Amino acid sequence: MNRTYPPVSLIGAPTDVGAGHRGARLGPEALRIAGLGEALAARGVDVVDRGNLDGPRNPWQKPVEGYRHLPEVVTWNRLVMDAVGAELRAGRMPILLGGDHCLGLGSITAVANYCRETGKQLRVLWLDAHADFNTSQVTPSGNIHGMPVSCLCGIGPQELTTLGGPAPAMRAEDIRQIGIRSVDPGEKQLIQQHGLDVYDMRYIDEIGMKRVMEEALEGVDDNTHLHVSFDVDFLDPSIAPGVGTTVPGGPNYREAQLVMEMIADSGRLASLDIVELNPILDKRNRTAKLSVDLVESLFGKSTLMRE
Ligand code: B3U
Ligand code: MN
Ligand code: MN
Repeated sequence: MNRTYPPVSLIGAPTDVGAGHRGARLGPEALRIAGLGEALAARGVDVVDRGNLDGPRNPWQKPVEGYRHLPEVVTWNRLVMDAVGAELRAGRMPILLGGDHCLGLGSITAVANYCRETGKQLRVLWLDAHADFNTSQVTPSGNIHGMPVSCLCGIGPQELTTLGGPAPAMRAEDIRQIGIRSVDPGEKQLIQQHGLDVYDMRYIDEIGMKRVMEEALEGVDDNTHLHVSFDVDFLDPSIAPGVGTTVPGGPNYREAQLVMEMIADSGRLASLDIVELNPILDKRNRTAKLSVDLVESLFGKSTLMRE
């Protein structure tokens, strides 16, 4: 299949203020060194690297009232929201290079506002080992990278839930979570209460990744803005050790490739986050290289007849 892609802008957000380990701040450089920009350009994509956003340093403090580094998380997410929004309005596809997953909040808030302005239907695919649906009451850590999905749905501190305006950025029915295998007890109750669509590893084992992706992409049409939020800990740690919160039993190489290829086939990918990559914990930048490989598939690289 020969598909033309919109021009792409890479946006680096070098921070780990939302995480429990330091090192995700090096994610943008690791992805650049692994050749992300060059790989996209080689596929015929017009790609511009906007460089890195400049936000507050990680103060490395304990949580306060259930939130770690809330003011810094707010600042970083405002920067991300503005940068992602500007690319979308310029007709470009933003690829956010995290940074930890708290940044999904700013990125998706910008995407949701853009969808409202343009009358597009939002569909978020959240590829992750974790549901990231915690609140300050139920979080085991206070780390805000465990809370972006709840904040996007309007549950959380006002500074984060109203980042892009008074209404919640999205509804629970706008998101599909894939690869989930680590959910905290209070978080589980909230997920059930809000009716999130979670394709956990058990479901993937039982019905297979192909059918999971068909279900997750059901209803996606010409009017859909498809946003992929790719937390690298989605992948099995045996192939992707360079993340702070590895959880065994994730998708293998072939399953992950299929996910990306089926998203590419939908033709609707319009924005992307690549988050939680921590090269400090990696060997020879292996996880960044794998991420680039998967992004190539997301942009239509496939082995044989479908290309
Ligand atoms: N659910 C745990 C762990 C976690 C969530 N997201 C990541 N880790 N990356 C928490 O701390 O909220
Ligand atoms: Mn995550
Ligand atoms: Mn995760």
